[in-house]
Amino acid sequence: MKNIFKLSIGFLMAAVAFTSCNDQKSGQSGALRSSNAEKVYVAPGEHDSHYAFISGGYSGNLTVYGLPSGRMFKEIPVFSQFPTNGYGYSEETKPMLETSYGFIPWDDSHHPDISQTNGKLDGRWIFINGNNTPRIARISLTSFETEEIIEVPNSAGNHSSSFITENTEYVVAGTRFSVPIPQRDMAIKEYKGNFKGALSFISVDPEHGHMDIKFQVLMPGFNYDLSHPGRGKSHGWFFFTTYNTEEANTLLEVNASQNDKDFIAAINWKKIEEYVNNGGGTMMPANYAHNVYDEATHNATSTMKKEVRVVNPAEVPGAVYLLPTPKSPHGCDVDPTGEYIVGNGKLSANLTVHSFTKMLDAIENKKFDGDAYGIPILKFEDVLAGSVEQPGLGPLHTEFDGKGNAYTTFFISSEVVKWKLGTWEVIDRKPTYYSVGHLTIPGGNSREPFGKYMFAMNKITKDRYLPTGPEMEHSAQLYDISGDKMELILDFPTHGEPHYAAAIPAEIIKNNSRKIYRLAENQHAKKATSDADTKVVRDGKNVHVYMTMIRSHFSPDNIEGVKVGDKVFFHITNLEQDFDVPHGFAMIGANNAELLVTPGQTRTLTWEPKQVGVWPFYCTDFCSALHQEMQGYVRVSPANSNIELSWGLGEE
Ligand code: K7E
Ligand code: CUA
Repeated sequence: MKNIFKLSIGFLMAAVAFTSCNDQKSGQSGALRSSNAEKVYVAPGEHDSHYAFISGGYSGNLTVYGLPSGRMFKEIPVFSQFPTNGYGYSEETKPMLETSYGFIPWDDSHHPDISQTNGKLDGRWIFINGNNTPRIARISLTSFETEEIIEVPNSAGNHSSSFITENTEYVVAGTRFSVPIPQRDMAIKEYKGNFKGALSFISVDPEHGHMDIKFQVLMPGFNYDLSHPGRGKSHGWFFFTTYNTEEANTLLEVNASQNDKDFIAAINWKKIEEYVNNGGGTMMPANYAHNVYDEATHNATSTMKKEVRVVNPAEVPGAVYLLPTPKSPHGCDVDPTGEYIVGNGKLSANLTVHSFTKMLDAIENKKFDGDAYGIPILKFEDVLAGSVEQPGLGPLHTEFDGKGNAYTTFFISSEVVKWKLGTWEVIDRKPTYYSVGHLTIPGGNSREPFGKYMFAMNKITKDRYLPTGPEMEHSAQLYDISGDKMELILDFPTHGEPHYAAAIPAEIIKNNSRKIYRLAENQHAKKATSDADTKVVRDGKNVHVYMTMIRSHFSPDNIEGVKVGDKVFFHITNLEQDFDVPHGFAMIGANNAELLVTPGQTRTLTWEPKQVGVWPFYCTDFCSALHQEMQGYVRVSPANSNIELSWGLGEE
């Protein structure tokens, strides 16, 4: 144990040494050939060739960028309230953030993944995980809005998520922390043998994308760090890296670094699916939220689900195996052919690559090396395809270019290393500035990557941009990988902490992008689709305002008869039917947010007037030459006043 401790200290020293070495080099590293500028230059008015969807990390959201320009186009709110457009504040969107723990206004999102058909990106949806309060979200790549969030019970630190099988049959979520299942009051030191790790297979309806937890596999109490689906020949399997196979519950940096090898867990989900379809597994009481946004009613609903199907690996012999993998592997990456499974052992000198064919062969010939809680362990030598010798320090993640090459990030030595599948030789290495986490190649998690660009997402920015106080936005770096050598062509800032990103050629989605919501199709119960529909209705202390907005007025714009102690609901429909003409709504003293209402949409803001007076509201989005004229007043009278409700527009 002492030795291990020394070892990790040694590692830390190496980390420090490498970082400072990079610091010194950074002055020269900025020198790029000027022809590189052309590679990232997207002339004014022209479009980027790729979209990149970059996880917002601790912002809980997802950002949309263009490649190669590195321009940020949008932030899509997912797990976090977003005052910019009222997501999570408006009555219509608040249910999206309901959970079994109540309303949770934030999360930590890590891994976006785009839906696939036949192993190719189809650009219909993008999924992303909420890591802290375990959830998976589905975002439409037509509307760029979050359409669905499902909570994942029996899970904690939903990190080996959210990855898609090659026909989007499942979006898969694995727990990082093992926990008592079901949750109960017990001594933490009884962890070993008692805590379990749930791997959740969430089915995706092929037409509408609706998610449902099909089953959870209850695995031993390891930490499940990352995962990727098999594809092509290995379609039907799913692979998860594990660490802390020691099942330690304290000082993990030492106690979870004891074993020479941890595991990659290989799950034959087709086999378990068949078992479940025949009634296998056990329905277990649970409590988790399923939140769905309906584009027709412009409303989200939240439903609590009360049970989940769990499967013990022992019930389905031949469905789960463990592949020994050195040492505390982080990324678990499968190449485009589905043959190679890369285990990025954080503390390992070499990079380990397993062979799917050899794995099947070892299973068939029952070449086992004992078991863990009844799950057969395969022999390391029998499944090993090869290893990349001493490629760098601290490997985290690997992506593929579809031309037989792999690209691995090394956190400690702060570089991306390109190596060849099959021969395992290192072809190229390029420094990153600094301390790289994930990297992305468009189509990276698919059978057909688009191997032109690769970008690295770095944890430390330091001197790369003008300083902005103690905290800097993280930096991404774009490389041209079309030649033999990687070429750094651009630095660009990201938002929050981008763990992973998914990227896709723009032509797959840009022509499907929604431009407006049709007013004629608006089924919101409190919509007003013309001036004739506008009204103000009192229901006890609740006052409902059915309002419209169009360039350049609100209707009604003057309201009287509201009293202190009332709760005012502004139900506002944007009557515009033109692309990119939202209007905003801001009410003085509103203690939630403003609204940004897109054309044809209805949104509701709640306002509780506390003081007598005449209080203005206005449009927050400069929408026309007469935007500044887009305003109105609410008269608020004392609680005991008998002023009748009245409203109007254009009345002197
Ligand atoms: Cu490596 Cu959450 Cu995928 Cu960050 S994780 S780097
Ligand atoms: Cu509407 Cu400004």
